[in-house]
Amino acid sequence: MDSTTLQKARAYEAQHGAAIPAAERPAYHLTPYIGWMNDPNGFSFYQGKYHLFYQYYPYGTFWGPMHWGHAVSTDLLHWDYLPAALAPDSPSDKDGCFSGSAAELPDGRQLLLYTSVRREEQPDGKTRDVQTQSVAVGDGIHYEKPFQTPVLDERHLPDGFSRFDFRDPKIWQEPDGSYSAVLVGQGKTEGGAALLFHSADGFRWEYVTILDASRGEYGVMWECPDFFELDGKQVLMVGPMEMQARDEFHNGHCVIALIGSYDPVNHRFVRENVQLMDEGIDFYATQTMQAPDGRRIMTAWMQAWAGISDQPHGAKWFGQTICPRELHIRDGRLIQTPVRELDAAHGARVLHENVLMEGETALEGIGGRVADLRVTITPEGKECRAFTIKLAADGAHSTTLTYEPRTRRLILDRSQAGFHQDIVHLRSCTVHSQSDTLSLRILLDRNSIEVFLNGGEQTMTACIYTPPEAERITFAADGAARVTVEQYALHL
Ligand code: DQQ
Repeated sequence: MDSTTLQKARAYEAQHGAAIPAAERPAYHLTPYIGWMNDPNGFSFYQGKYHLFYQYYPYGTFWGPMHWGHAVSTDLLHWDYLPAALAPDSPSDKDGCFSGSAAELPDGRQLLLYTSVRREEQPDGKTRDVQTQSVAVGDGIHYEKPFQTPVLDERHLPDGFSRFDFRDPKIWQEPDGSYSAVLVGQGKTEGGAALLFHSADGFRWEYVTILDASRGEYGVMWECPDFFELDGKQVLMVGPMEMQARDEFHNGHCVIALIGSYDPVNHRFVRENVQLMDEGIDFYATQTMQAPDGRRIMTAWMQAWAGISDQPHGAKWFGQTICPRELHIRDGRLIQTPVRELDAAHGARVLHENVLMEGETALEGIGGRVADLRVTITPEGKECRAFTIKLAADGAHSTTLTYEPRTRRLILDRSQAGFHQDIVHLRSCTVHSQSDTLSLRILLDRNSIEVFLNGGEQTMTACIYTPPEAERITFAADGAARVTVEQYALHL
C-alpha cells in the first residue's frame, strides 16, 4: 500500500516533472524528475532494464527529507522516469530514506536495502539522527516496506562504533545465493570504516568484519562504499569526508579506490594501492553494478557538496549523474571509460588530422554542446609552453582545459562557465603517462564536461552552467603543437 507521503510525492512529480521540456535537461545525463537529486542508489539490472534510483527531494532544488527517485533505461543514456519508489513514511525512516542499493530475491522481486533515518532527542537534550538499515520489496515500480523495524541497527555494530554514522549499504548476491553488504561506520579508533555483513536471505543480517578503515589517513568518515572483484583484484571504493589535501587528494569530499587482494574465506582485504577516482570538481557518491554481459559499470553524483549553492539558471531540477563508466584495472590502477553504448549514439564524424597549431585555431565542423570529442596533442619541441582547448565558448563564456607539457599539468578552469558564486572553479592534475602525446576524450553535455585522459587512466569531471548558445570550441598553442581532433555528434 502506498503511503500518503509517497502518493503526494508521486502526484507532485507527475505534475511538475513531466512539465519540464527535454531541452531544459542535459541530453544524456540523468537529472531528477523534479527538484533535488544527490547520490545514485539501487543501480541494478532488473527485469530487462537498468534501474537507477537516487536521493531525491521533489519539492525544491535543495536537500530535504530524502525520498528515492526512480528511472529506467535500456542503454544507460536515455532514462525514463518511474514514480518515486520510497518516501520517508515509516517509524524507522520518518526523517529520511538515505542511500542504499538493490538485489534480486529468489522469487523474482527486487529488494532495496537502504539507510533509514530517525531523529531522536539525546539525554543531553540535543537532537541527532539515528541511522539504521531497512528493506523495501517490490516489482520494479511499487515497493512495500514489509517490516516496521530495521534489519540492521546498532546491535549489529562492533564495539566502539557510532549509531549516528552507520549507513549506505551496498548489497550483492554471492554465488551460493546468499547476500553480502558493505556499509560505512565510524569507530572510535578506526574513524571511517567499511563494515562487511552477511545474510542468508537478505532480511536477517550478521556482522562479519571490518574490511578497511581510514585511521586518520583518509578523512574522518566514509560514505557510499562499494566492494567488488575486478580483473583479478579487489576494489573497495568509498567517499571520504573532510579529506586533507596531499598528493592528488584535495580537501573535503572525494572518492577513493582502495585496490588490493581479498581472501573470501577469512574475509581479509589487503590494501595495495589507493587512487583518487576523479581529479575534477564534481564527482561523489559512486555506485557500481555488474551488467548482464559482465561489465563493471559505475555511476556517481556529478556534483560536489561544496558547490550546491550555485545552480543552473532557472532550472527546476538540481543534480545530475555522470555518464556511466566501464571500469577495468591496468597496472594496479583503475581505468574508466564511458559505457560503449555511447559509441552507438555517434552521429556525424568530423576529423582534422595532424594539424600544426600556433596561436588560436578554430576548425571547420568542430563545436557544439552535446558531443564526444577526442583531442590528441603532441607538443612541438620544448617551445610549446601550453596548449588550451576552449569549450562551450561565446564572447562572455568559456571552459578551458590547458595542458602545460613542461610540468605535465592539465588545468580545468570553469570560472567563466556561468556560475554566480566563487565556489571551486579551477582544478589541475599531473598527467601520469610519460608519453609525449596527451590524448583527451571529452564528453560534452549541456551542463557538464567529463574528461578522460589517456584512455581513462585519469578523469576530470565538472558541471558547467553556461548558456546553451555558447557552443564554440577553439584551440590555442603557446608555442606550437601537432593536434588531431575528432568529433562525433551524438544522436540521442
Ligand atoms: N548522502 C546520503 C547519505 C550519504 C550521503 C544522504 C552522501 O546516505 O552518506 O542524502 O552524499
